This record gives sequence, C-alpha cells and structure tokens, in this order.
Amino acid sequence: MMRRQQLTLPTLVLLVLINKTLGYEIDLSTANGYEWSAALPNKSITVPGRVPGSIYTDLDEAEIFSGGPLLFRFNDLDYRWVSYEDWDYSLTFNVPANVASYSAVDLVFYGVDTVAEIELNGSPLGTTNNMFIRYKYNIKDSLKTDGSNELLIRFKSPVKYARDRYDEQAVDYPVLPTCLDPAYQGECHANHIRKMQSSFSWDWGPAFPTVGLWHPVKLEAYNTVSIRDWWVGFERDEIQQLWKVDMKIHCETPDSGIDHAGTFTVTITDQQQVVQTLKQETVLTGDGNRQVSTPVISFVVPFSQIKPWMPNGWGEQKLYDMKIEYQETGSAEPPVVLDEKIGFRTVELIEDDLPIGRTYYFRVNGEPVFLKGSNWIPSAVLPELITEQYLRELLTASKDAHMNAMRIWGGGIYEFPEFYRIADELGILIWHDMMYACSMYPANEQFLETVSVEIRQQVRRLSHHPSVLIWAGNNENEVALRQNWYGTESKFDTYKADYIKLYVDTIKRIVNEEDPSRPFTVSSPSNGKKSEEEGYVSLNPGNPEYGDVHYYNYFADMWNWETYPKPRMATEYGFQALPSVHAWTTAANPIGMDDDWHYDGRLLFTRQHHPGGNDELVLQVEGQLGKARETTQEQRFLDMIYLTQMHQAEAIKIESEHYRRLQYLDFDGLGHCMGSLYWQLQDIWQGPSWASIEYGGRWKPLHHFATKFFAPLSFMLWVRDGNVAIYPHDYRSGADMVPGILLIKLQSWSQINPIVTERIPNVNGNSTIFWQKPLDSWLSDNGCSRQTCFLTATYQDPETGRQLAPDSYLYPSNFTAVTNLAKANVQVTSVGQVYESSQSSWTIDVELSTDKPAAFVWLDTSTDRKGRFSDNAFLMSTATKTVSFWSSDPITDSTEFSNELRVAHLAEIIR
Ligand code: BMA
Repeated sequence: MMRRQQLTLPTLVLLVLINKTLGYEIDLSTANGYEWSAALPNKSITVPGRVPGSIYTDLDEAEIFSGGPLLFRFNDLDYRWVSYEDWDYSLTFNVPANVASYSAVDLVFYGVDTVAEIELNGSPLGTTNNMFIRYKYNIKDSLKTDGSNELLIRFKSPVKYARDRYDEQAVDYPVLPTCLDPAYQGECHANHIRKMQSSFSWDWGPAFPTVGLWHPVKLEAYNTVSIRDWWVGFERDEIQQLWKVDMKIHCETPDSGIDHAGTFTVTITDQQQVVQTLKQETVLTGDGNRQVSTPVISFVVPFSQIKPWMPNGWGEQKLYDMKIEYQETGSAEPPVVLDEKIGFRTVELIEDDLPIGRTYYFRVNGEPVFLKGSNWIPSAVLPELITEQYLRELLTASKDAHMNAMRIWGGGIYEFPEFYRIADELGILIWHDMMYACSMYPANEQFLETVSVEIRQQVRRLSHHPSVLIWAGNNENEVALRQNWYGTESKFDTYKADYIKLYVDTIKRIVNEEDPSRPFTVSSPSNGKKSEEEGYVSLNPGNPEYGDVHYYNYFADMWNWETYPKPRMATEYGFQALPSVHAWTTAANPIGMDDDWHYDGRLLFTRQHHPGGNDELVLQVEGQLGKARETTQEQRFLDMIYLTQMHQAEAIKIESEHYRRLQYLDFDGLGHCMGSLYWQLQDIWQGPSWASIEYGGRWKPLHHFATKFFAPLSFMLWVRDGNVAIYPHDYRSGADMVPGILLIKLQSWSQINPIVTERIPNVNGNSTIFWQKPLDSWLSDNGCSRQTCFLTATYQDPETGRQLAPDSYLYPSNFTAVTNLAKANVQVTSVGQVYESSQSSWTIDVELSTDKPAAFVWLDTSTDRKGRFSDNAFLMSTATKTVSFWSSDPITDSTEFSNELRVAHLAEIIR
C-alpha cells in the first residue's frame, strides 16, 4: 500500500553552530542554497542530496521508494538494499577570490557517516571511517577561486565495510558477536565500524544503515589562531570560600610549527554585569598538527559572587555568560571571540567503604544527589530527522517528570550541541557513555587510532557543559565478557586484553588527560573501583554491593518489590509495552486490511526485536491484570495496547519506588541506593519497547506515572513482612518536609465510599514509619481481604486541602485475583471552555464521575491530537475528578474536542 504520510517530527532545522569567529567561513549546507546531489556510482539513481542529511531521506524525498514512508510496515526490510550500495555525494561550488588570500583554507566535515573517500577537483583529500570524528583538510592549494570546484564524497556500503573488517579480523580470531539475534531483523558487525551502533538495528529499533554528511561541511579560512573548544574544571575551597577555576583553550593554527604569541581575555558576566575578567598572555607553541592548547589558565572567584549551578530539584540552574577573546600580538586582524555559557559546579563520585561493599553516589557542589531519570537512545534512526524542538520536547518532558538525570546510552550517538545546552538549562545531569555497546570491539592499531581521535574530540567538545556528570567507557561490555554473552569464553584472555587496550589504555587514559574534572567509569554496569581492583573485568559486575546495576526480569512477579535487587544505583531496568494506537496507525495498514492489527500478525512479530518479547508481554499482562476480552483479533490488539502499557507503568512504578525507599534503608548491608534510571526514555520507531515516550513525543502511561514516582516528596504505601506501612520519602535527606495531614483510606472495589479513613496530622519525618498495620488482620477486621479492597494515601494542607504530594495507592493483590472488580460507570460529565494556563495556551478542563472505583483510567482522543492530559492512567477512587488537557495545537472549539474524547478503564477491558 502506497502512503506518503509519515510520522512527522517537528521540522525546525538543527543549526550546528561552531562558536568562533574566523576570517571567513562558508557553510556548504543545503539550507544555504548549495545544491548537492546523491547518486549510485553508475548514476542509475541520481537525486538531490541534503546536507546535513543522509541517503535514506534523500531517496525518500525524491520518491524513489514505492512502498511509502520509511517507517511504514516492513519498509525497514524492503529498503535495506540502500545500505548494501555505495553512494556518491557531490557538490559544485564557487568561492569569492579573496578566500585565496588567507594563510589557512580548510574544508571541515563536522560529521561523515561513515566510510568515504573525499576528492576535491579530482584530487583525493582523504578518507573517513568514523562518524564521530570531525575531519579537516587543508585545501589552500587545491581550491579554485577563479572557477567552480567539484567536491565528491564516495561512500562505501557500511554493511559491506563492517563485514570486510570482521572477515579480516577473523583470520586471527573473530571479534564477536558473529551476528545479532535474528529477531533483531538487523545487520551484522556494527562493532567493526565507528557508526551509531543501533543503526544496524537494536532490540527496540530498526536497521537503517544510512550514509551521508550528518553534520555541516564548512570552508574555513583564517590568518590567526582560531578557537575550537574549551575545558573548565572547578574546585570548591570551603575554608577560603572560593571557587578555584582552571581553564584550557583548545586552538587551531593557520600554519604548523610556528609559535603564536597573543593574549586571551576571559570575561564572565551576569546580565551584563562583569563578575570576572582575566587576561593572559601566552605563546602557543606551533605543532605539526596545527592544534595547540593553552597552558591551564587559573583564577579564583569568591563564593559570594557566584550562584552555583544545581541539577533540577536541587536548586537553580544558574548559567553565566562567558566570552573568550584571543588577540594575536602585532596582528591587524580583529580578535577571535567565542561566546559561551558557564555553570559553576563540582562533581564527585563517592565510593566509601561500608560494612559490606561500598557506596556509589554523586555529590554535586558537595551535596549528595539521588539520580532519578531514564536512559536516552537516539531520537530518530536517521540523525537528520532529529530537531532542536524535538530534543527540547523530550528533555522538558523529563523535567516535567521531576527527572534530574539521563544516561546517554553507548549504542547511539554523541548528541547534537543543542542537547547539551538544553540539559544545562533544565538541570538534567548526563551520565555519558562512550559509543560502545553490547559487543566485543577490535583493538587493532587502526581501530585504536580512530577511537583516540574520537574520544579526544568528543571530550573536548562536551566537557565544559555543567550537565555532563560522568564519562563511562561502554554499555554492558564488562558483564558481557564476564558472563560469556557472545561465546568469548574459550579465548577469555585475548578478549580481556583487547578490552583493557580499548577502554583502559586508550579511552580512560585520554579522558583523564582531557578532563580531570569528572569521574570516569570503564563500564556500566560495573563495580566501580572494585572492578578496577579486579583487573577491570570483575568477577560479578552486577554485584549490588558495588557500583551500578542493570536489572531485567521478564518472568518474575514484577509487581512485587521483593523481586528486585538492592543495588547502590540502578542505571537500567525496564519492561516493554506496545505503542499507542496513534503511533501504530502510522506504521500499519488500516484496521481490517492484512493482519497488521493482530497480536499474532506478521507486523507486530517483525517489529518485536526482543526475542520472545510478545509472549513475555502476554505472560505478564495475564498474570497481573487479566486476559483481554474474547472479541475480534483487532479488538484484542487494541486491548493489548492498553494492558501492556498499564502493566509496564505499574511494574516500573513499583521498581522505582523500591529504589527510592532503598535510599535510606539498609537490608543486611544492602541498600543506600542513590539512583534509578529506567530503561528507556524515548522511542526510535513505532514498535514494542521499554520507552515511556513513544516515537513522535506522545506519553505512554509510564511517563505519567514517572511524574508521580519521581516527585520530590512521596508517601508510599508499602507491605513488608506482612505489615502495611506508610513510607514517607524526600530525596533530599536534610530537607524539612512540608507539614501536612495524611489521609489513609481503605476501600472496596465494589463501592465508592471508603470503609475506613485514618487521619494522621502533623506529618514531618523523612523515612520514618509512623503508620503501620498488620495487613491481613486489619483488612479482615474491616470486612475486607486482599482480593476485595485497596488502600490510598493523600497528603494535603490541613487548611486549604491542597495536595502536597502525589496520591499513593496499594493493590494488595494482582487484578487476576480480585473478586469484586465492578464495571464502574466512568463518565465525562463536562468539558469546559478553552482557556490559557501556565502549561498551554489551549487548556480544557474535563470533569469525570464514577459510581465505583476504577483502575487505570485512560483518557485519549480518537484523533491524533498533540498535547497531554494533566493526569492519566490514574486510579479513580473518588466519585468525581477533574483533569486538564494541555493542547500543543490551537483549539478554538471545545465541542469538537469533547466529541473526540474517549475514556477506558481496566474492568471494561479484561474478561
Ligand atoms: C540493555 C540496554 C540495551 C537494551 C536494553 C533492553 O541491555 O543496554 O542494550 O536495549 O537493555 O534489552
């Protein structure tokens, strides 16, 4: 079926700014009018090329594909041929004559994806093999200023290149895995090419091994030193009450081997008020690579003059304007100027001895910070589809869910510059993996050489951002090696030697050289220092007594906190759910055609890349919530969307609340947990996945739940050793809790009025249990059982009734065992007029009523409206409730919205 409608991400162009002035700069991007072309080498296909961009989008825009949008049905498979071909990108361009007068004229490629030969006017400039490297070529002698220039980039098929490298390596010994699980529908050997690893497919995404220029190409001409990057490191001197600041400025010179004398001026201002100025005369010693760094420039600033930068929820994200200027001595050229932001903060990773194991937590400006957040994958499988607006939307949704941290996972990309600026602004701390995931990697000379350039460039590019918290060498490769995930056992020592060469001798060494201001951990998960003591491949990298832990269990009771480990920090955990009907509609044929809307249909099967995933979803859903209605195949599919999403939300809530309580609890030496980052924040396409936000930005129930389980203050209802208790929790240990009154209600599923309401006034005490009952006897004393009743807790201001923490609830048994769940009559009683609120210019209030308690109430619109409800997927335990819809697009008439409104709840969906 041919459809050109595609899930559209917002279309603002990402401007990759290089923040410096040069003598002269030409950005050869398509947006500036440069007409690139993309073609097969034999020219049988020739289409307009987009820079930045890539071949899949170019072919799609030229309507070369006959099967519709890239992410429609099986197009990831049907269009795979593109990645087996070589492709040429070319540009004819002219430059003004005065360019020739500059001492240096360079052609700089900010991102080449990936393997290419580059020619200018018929002469080779060089070759590329790493998507994460900036390539710079001296074109002073090959550039024509009196006629047009021909630029040609010959890309090799990344799939073939990776296979060739694997074969070459395998003559000695294979660098494993040999291939991905067939369920991934992917391409083998991503570990042999320095390209976004998940572009060859992952367990939540498709393979689109594209080629192209994913960042701008620029002609840069200059006569004096230019500034490329800068590094800053802070120390807090608590005795003298001073910030000790060290800076390093990384420069490029127009010539090699010639010294440059000049003056750097650094000015830090706050709304035009100068906070600090510093002048430093320096002689930059010319080096052969035309790259030089200043010696460390140090200065001090009194605490009293600076507001520190703190993560979201821990204080203000104060950023100062900072200008770095360089004036070359004796030069008539104007100074080079770099305008940036600077945030003052220190980070420390604390691994102190405990009676068993060690702590593992971060201090930011001396304050312990519990990391709460998620894991970040690429926001689109083709980087050109990622926009600044979409990055902002995703990070804002993270902040809306009270997150303060995000782990950039090692199978994706070093993100766009905008990502880090937004994270700085919103106070999202970044755990930054290097881009190595779930594989063994080569450690031959050629590979280590390109890795070295990649790591040095990326650390220099990103290390001045206050949001960046820690660098990590890889995702899960220590545990994979130790646990023989890829069949490495028989040559363990060989693979271990490679592991150390790559992550310790190369990556760790370079990170420490370039950025002594933050911690580095070799892998995630790891045992931190203990892994290092055990020779970097620990005996049990998942040991909860040390470091961080990744935990997945698809078969146990995921609604029971006792299923989960008691780690020092949980950096990955999660469970899948299906995408929404809105997302699936953009991937599938209309309902009724083919079996795209059948749970056992080919489309869902092919999109489920996690082996056995669809069966695990059924197992969990049927164990916790119940079986979907026996109706049509299509209805069952829709019911499974609802059920898998609610199951996912509840399971991750229970697990996240467990890690939260563990902050202050000690279970025989375990506990003292200081972080929970669930897997994964966003999706890369419309398929079953662990994400809380699906492709395009729509929130799944899990994301609504995250706004509550990550709330600063929480009163968790919790069963331990047969007792039900209230566990009050504030992530900031020293903070005084807002005093309020706590209402604990016991309710039957068959009636809306509570059986018992307990009122506890003047609550204030972090992690002190002040209300506890033996659960079964308390239930039976009140005519209840675990199968008929549930509990809720509300914390409010006694005077105004204002809620001071999210409502909490406890289901004493899973829903398959509940005997009196009634088909509540949940109704929309009124839909108000459109008004402007702090959340949206088009806000509509919706009033609901019910006659009986209703679990997992889900509000949706029948059309794909952009926006979200202020609360969703909630337990409705009171007769009425009001929620707001915050629309992203203008709505003038609330009647239309009202007609589209749909309400579902659990008792309607299960048999
Ligand atoms: C972990 C991650 C990812 C993966 C996720 C879900 O292994 O590091 O590689 O997508 O689990 O399986």
